[in-house]
Amino acid sequence: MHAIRKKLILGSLLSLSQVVYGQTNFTLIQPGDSHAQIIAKAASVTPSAKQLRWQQLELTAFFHFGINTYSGTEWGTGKEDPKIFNPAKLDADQWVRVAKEAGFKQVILTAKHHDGFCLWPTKTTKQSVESSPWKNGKGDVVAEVAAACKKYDIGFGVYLSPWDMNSPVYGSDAYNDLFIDQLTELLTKYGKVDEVWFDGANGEGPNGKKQEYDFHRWYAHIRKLQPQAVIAIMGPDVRWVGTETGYGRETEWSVLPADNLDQSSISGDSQKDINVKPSGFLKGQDIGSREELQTAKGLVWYPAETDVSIRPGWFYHEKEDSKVKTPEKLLDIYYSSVGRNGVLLLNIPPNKEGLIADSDINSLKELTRLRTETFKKNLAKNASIVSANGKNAKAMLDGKYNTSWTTKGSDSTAVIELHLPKAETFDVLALQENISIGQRIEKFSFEYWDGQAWKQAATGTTVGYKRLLRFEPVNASRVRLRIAQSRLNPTLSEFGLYKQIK
Ligand code: FUL
Repeated sequence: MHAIRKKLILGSLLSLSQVVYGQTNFTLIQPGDSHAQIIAKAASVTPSAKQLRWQQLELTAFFHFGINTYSGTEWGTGKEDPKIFNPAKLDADQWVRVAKEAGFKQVILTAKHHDGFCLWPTKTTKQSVESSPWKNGKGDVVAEVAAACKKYDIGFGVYLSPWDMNSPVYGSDAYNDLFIDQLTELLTKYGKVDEVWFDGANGEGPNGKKQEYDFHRWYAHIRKLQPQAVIAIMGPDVRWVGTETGYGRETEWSVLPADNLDQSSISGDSQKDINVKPSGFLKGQDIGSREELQTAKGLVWYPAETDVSIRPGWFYHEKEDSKVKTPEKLLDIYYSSVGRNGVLLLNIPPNKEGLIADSDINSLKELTRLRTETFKKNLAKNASIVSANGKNAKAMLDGKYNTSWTTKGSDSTAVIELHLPKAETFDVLALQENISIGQRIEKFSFEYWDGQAWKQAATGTTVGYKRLLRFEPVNASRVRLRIAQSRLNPTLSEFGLYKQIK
């Protein structure tokens, strides 16, 4: 019998406390499942190995680069002359070094944007670097970025726009074949690829050609060629957070209702991969609450990626040199993306010369100083945990994500009290749930003892992989975290207190 079906049938035969639905990144809701059963199932959905790896990157960088860099546009037309592409000083090593030094763990290159111009020499079209004067048509930007990623030991991803304004076969079945060929080239010629990014943007006009994208075929192809790669946005592994501002939701669930999951959407090989883009949720503020889950047909681990550009546009334009986001703005974005259970995908677009501009580098350097200095020292590190009503409390201070605290029995609430060796001043609380067990915490508050009474410093809802909360500086030696609501037993991998530096 199909292993998953067996597991589900087994699951429905077990009593709620025994049910082990976890270790898959999806589950189906059975007709007749009670509210408690649905919540228990939601609490037991876990990321796939590639989703967990991806989440732990925290910081990833986008390089938007292409014909738009030269035409001065954000969206091209597909009619550009490839001869305008000439990054005389192109240095992909510099791009990746800048990203690496700013703490980024992976980069994604726009191998082809909506205009159809390809940054690698391809058999599928002449609209590519091969027809440009750059290196006399012998250059390959994809190869140079992939090599730099290898050198600096960071992840490499490709953005390949489904919407293609240049391709003469766009709007016919032949385009799906051409797209497969483009994927094959990108996924076989450049070593390991860690993320494939399918943009949802599509400007097909009323008189333009309409294309039915054969996503299922494309997903299967990627799974075969690069099984470790996550497929993002118009893909099954990673979700667009829903805005390009850099700000995720205060309540950000990675487990969402999905109405289109059934046996046929689950990959036969590993039983771990969903091979459809989950659907059934909206872009609104509340997409994963208990109420939202009640009517779901299935539940899926579908975490948020928060993409934003360091500049007003996605591509480099000289006139925006003075509009590069400040380090303080970027730091606020960090707290509101990584600090809200997301992965930040920050776009740093190279200029016409093929270099990241000084203005962007300077902003990133100062961001890095602010971020790393603030998080250098966990002021709670040597605290004694005086109560935690649970198991393995020390794990939350050991700096290791893989070890975690949880409650005893079936307790879904807890009060964790810590005493620091001496009074400290802090204004950031950092929490991390052990998401390899599931995302569970729904409501918490953080308090300190002011000598006479407990005072509240911050409150929150979801934690997820990482939650960062800032508040007015507090000076105290006794603090406590109250977990007021959780789906099954809450876990904490890490607990940290920090003081922001200026
Ligand atoms: C959007 C695109 O239309 C923009 O040009 C950019 O690539 C951004 C990341 O996604 O949908």
